[in-house]
This record gives sequence, C-alpha cells and structure tokens, in this order.
Amino acid sequence: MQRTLVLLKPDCVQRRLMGRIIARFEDKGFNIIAMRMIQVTPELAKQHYAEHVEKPFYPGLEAFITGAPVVAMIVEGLNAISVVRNMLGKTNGLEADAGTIRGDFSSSRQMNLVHASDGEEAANREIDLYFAADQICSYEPVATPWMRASDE
Ligand code: FUP
Repeated sequence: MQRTLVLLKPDCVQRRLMGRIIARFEDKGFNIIAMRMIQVTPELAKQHYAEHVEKPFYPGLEAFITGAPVVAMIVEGLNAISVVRNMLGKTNGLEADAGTIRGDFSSSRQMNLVHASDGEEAANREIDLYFAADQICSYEPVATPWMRASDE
C-alpha cells in the first residue's frame, strides 16, 4: 500500500472539474483518505515547489498556484504513487496522452490541473506539508474483496 499527495490546482477548481477528476481516482479503486480545500500561501508554495524556486518559471508558477483555492488529498492504494502519476500524464497537457487527466483536460504546461507526488520521499514530505496525522481517515472500503484478489 502506498499513499500519495494529490492537489487539484486552481485551474481545476475554477473550471469546475473537481468532481470529474476525483471520480477518476475513485473509479480506479483508490481510497481517498484525507481531503481539504486551502488557499496556498507564497510560503507554502515555496515549500511545495522547493526544487523549482530558483527556476525562471517559478514566479509565474507561484502566482498561479496561489491564485485560487486548491484541494489537497491523500490517495491510497497499491502502487498509488506511480499509478496516479500515470493517470495524470505528462506535465504539459499538449504532450500528455489522450486518456490521461492532463491529456483529456489540459492544453497547457502550467495549467495542468493536478499535482501528484513523484516518489516515496516526495509523497511523505508533501503529505506532511498539507495534513496533520489526525486529519487522515484510513478505512477499509467494503468493495475491496471485489476490487482485487486477496493475494494481490
Ligand atoms: P510535474 O511533476 O508533472 O508536476 O512537473 P514538474 O515537477 O516538472 O513541474 C512542476 C510544475 O511546474 C508543473 F506542474 C508545471 C510547472 N512548470 C511550468 O510552469 N513551467 C515549466 O517550464 C515547467 C514546469
């Protein structure tokens, strides 16, 4: 079992796509075990995008990510980190495969609707950035026996 941090970015919220994107993760069989809407501050943006702060595109990225609320959630499931990344598609919506979230809904590199952690270390770090331990509600869905075999 893995946990990954997913953000529905400001473009997703403003374009009223939250429900359709959340449904993709539910349809896949993943558990959403934490969720909250927040206004990202410049300070949080710098922590979240620490690896990009010095890059030329960072000021525009910060203005975008702080420009409207985001929805942060923790998605849990088998191989959740890589499977969710694959569900998002390539960073640039124009390059993302059809069938991926970005491929289906985004025509932009910056406004690509969704963020997901790119590895285990990032997932742990990003989950801690957005959630306290008592905000995480782990549970066993009743449909699990009909989602996969018991030895998977
Ligand atoms: P991803 O892991 O797919 O979210 O992409 P990156 O970590 O490479 O980039 C983080 C965010 O920076 C992306 F969501 C889009 C944005 N970005 C730009 O706005 N301009 C660029 O030139 C590169 C990335």
